[in-house]
Parts: sequence; C-alpha cells; structure tokens
Amino acid sequence: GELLEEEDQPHSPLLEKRELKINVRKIIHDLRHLDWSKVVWRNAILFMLLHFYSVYGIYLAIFVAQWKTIGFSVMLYFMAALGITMGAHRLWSHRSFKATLPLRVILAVFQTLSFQNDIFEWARDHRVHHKYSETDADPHNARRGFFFSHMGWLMYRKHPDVITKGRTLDVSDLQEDKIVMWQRKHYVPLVVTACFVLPTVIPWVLWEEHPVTALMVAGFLRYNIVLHVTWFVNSLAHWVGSKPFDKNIYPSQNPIVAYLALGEGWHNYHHVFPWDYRTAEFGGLGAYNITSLTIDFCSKIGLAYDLKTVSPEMIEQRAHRTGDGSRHSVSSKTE
Ligand code: ST9
Ligand code: ZN
Ligand code: ZN
Repeated sequence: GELLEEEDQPHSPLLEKRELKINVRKIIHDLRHLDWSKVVWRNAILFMLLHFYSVYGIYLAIFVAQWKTIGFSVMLYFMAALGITMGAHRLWSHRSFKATLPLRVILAVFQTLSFQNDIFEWARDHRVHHKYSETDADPHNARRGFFFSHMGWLMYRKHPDVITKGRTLDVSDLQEDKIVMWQRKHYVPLVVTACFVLPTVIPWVLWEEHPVTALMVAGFLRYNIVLHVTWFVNSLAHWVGSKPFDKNIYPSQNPIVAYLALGEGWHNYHHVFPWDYRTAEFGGLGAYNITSLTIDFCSKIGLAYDLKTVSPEMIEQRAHRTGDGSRHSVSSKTE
C-alpha cells in the first residue's frame, strides 16, 4: 500500500532538480564556472583561520583546559544559540511573540555573542530567505548547492536579486527598535567584546585559565560550533528530512538539526507556518524545543507575551492537503 501511495504522488518540478549526492564531476564543473571575481577573499581567509584555531581549540579542550572553562564554553553556547533562535529568529525576524525591554536587552547581548551579523542584517536576510526561498533572491539559495547554502554564501557577493527584492520588504519595525539600531551602529566594538574579549578575560581572571586556552575554546571553538549548527538549518534542513506539511518545498523536518539547534530543525513546518513561536508543531522537550520552553518560561514570569501559534485543525488540514503523508502515519501509530 505504501509503495503505491509513493508512486501516486506527482513529482514536483522543485524536487526533481535537487541533487544531494556528492558528485565530484559537478563540484569540478561548478568550480570551473565560478565567477572568482565575486569571491570575498577576506571572509574566506578569516573562516579558514577560524577553523585552524578551532582544531587547536579541540586539542586544548580535551587535553589542557580546566573543567570550569569547558562548562563556561557550554554555557556560552546556549546563550549565543538562544540569541539566534529566540532573539534574531523568532522575535526579530518573525515577530512570533513580543518581548519586554529587559528581555530584548538580554537577547540582544546574546545575539551579539553569536557574531552572526547585527540583528537588523540577520533579520533582513532571513525575511528575504522566507519570502523568496530557493530563488536567486534567497541569500543562501539551496539550489546553488549544499556548500553555498551552508557557508559559501558568506564568502561571495550577493546576487543582485537579494538586494533589489530585499529592498521591497518592510523592515520599519526593526528600524523603530532602538536596541536593534543601537547594536547596528556600534556593532564592531560590541561584537569583538562579546564574542572574543569577555570569553577570554572571564576564565583568565576568575579561575586563572591560560588566556590562549580561554580564547581558543570559549572564543573560537564555541563560536565555530554555533555557526555550523546555525548553517545546518540552511543546508541540511533544506535538503534532508520528511515533509509532512508541504512536500513541494525544500525545507524538511530534520531531528538532528532540531536537537543541536535548540528546536530549530523542524523546518518544513517552519516555512509553512513561520509566525508560530515554536517554529514546530510541538514545543516541548520531545521536540528538543529548548527555545520554546524558554519562551514559555519568559511568558510565565511576564517577560514575553502575545505568543502566536497555529490551531491543530489548521495544521491537520494543511498536512492533509499538501503534506507527504509522514505526519499522518506518525500520528496514527501513536493514537
Ligand atoms: C552568519 C549568519 O553566520 C548566519 C545566518 C543564518 C540564518 C539561518 C536561518 C535559519 C533559521 C534559524 C535557525 C537558527 C538556529 C541557531 C542554532 C544555534 C545553535 N535586503 O551584504 P552586503 C543591500 S554571519 C535588502 O555587503 P555584498 C544593503 O543596502 C557570520 N537590502 O553585500 C546593503 O548595505 P547595508 C559572520 C540588502 O557586497 C548592501 O546591499 N559574518 C540585503 O554582496 C550591501 O550588502 C560574516 O561572515 C537584503 N537582504 O556582500 C559576514 N542584503 O547593509 C558575511 C544586502 O549597509 N557578510 N542589501 O544596508 C559579508 O561579508 C557580506 O554580506 C557578503 C556579501 C560578502 C556575504
Ligand atoms: Zn525563519
Ligand atoms: Zn529556511
């Protein structure tokens, strides 16, 4: 029965074009046809350095660093991650809930620690990504390959469509947000302090960690891990996973990404219902949704309010109409 159903489904033109398997010939073809004048070498070199330091950071973390430094780095991972998932993503890009001033200050500090561009730029790029997914106007268009959507786009001049289509978006809410604009204005000194200076100085002063160890582990290695996990949402979760809500789009349900990214891997759901503060059908620990639990907690103590969701009926209807059938099979098993 299942096989027949698979065959009955019409193949979408979107899905036929994708080539996930590693194809050496295609990689060589793409490299030969790359417009090298558009490569931003400064970024490519900085990313290369970051990866060298991270390898050294792994060595130091295993053999040299104090336990306190490891614990501190893990804590910074969660802070930076929440700055992205709860701050830049669910609050500022999608406005899926509202936050009081103190919460917005905390999230802006955490987002600065993550060093992923200022909030304004992050949210503007992300809104273009949602509106024009998988087209030239998508900053990390997954049709341009796994590497491009993962990190290649950060070393390459933007396609003109990103800028022209991006200019048609309404970003007035961001421009009116004093915290967002203040962070943008002072971004360079703020980001250097939050991402590298404090993570070096705090372990050095408080528990006499060697400053180089602190910088490599709590600075570079922790930064790099948060980066790759974030980038996996654009690469892996746009390639691998089921599509219970819309089988005609790239974004997919990817449990591994959800686990690493504090609940942000349920990307098929998220692209279909982007205003849902859970970015997933489920907000609990079972869905690894640490970010939703944190928003729920903030809402309980009055820091967050107006949390937006989608009704179960609407989810069910949409899954029935455009999904790949995987949601139904899961729910009928558990019923
Ligand atoms: C980083 C960001 O890593 C990662 C974002 C990932 C998003 C993931 C989303 C997934 C969902 C959430 C899940 C979270 C999970 C988290 C888990 C955590 C554990 N609209 O950019 P420029 C205009 S950053 C409208 O210089 P180039 C605009 O006027 C890493 N207009 O273009 C702009 O000027 P301004 C660290 C736009 O020259 C002007 O064009 N950072 C738009 O082509 C020029 O823009 C880096 O590596 C738009 N969308 O350069 C830096 N865009 O800004 C990387 C542009 O003044 N960036 N305009 O208004 C760069 O160096 C450059 O941007 C470039 C392109 C080289 C990539
Ligand atoms: Zn989003
Ligand atoms: Zn996406």
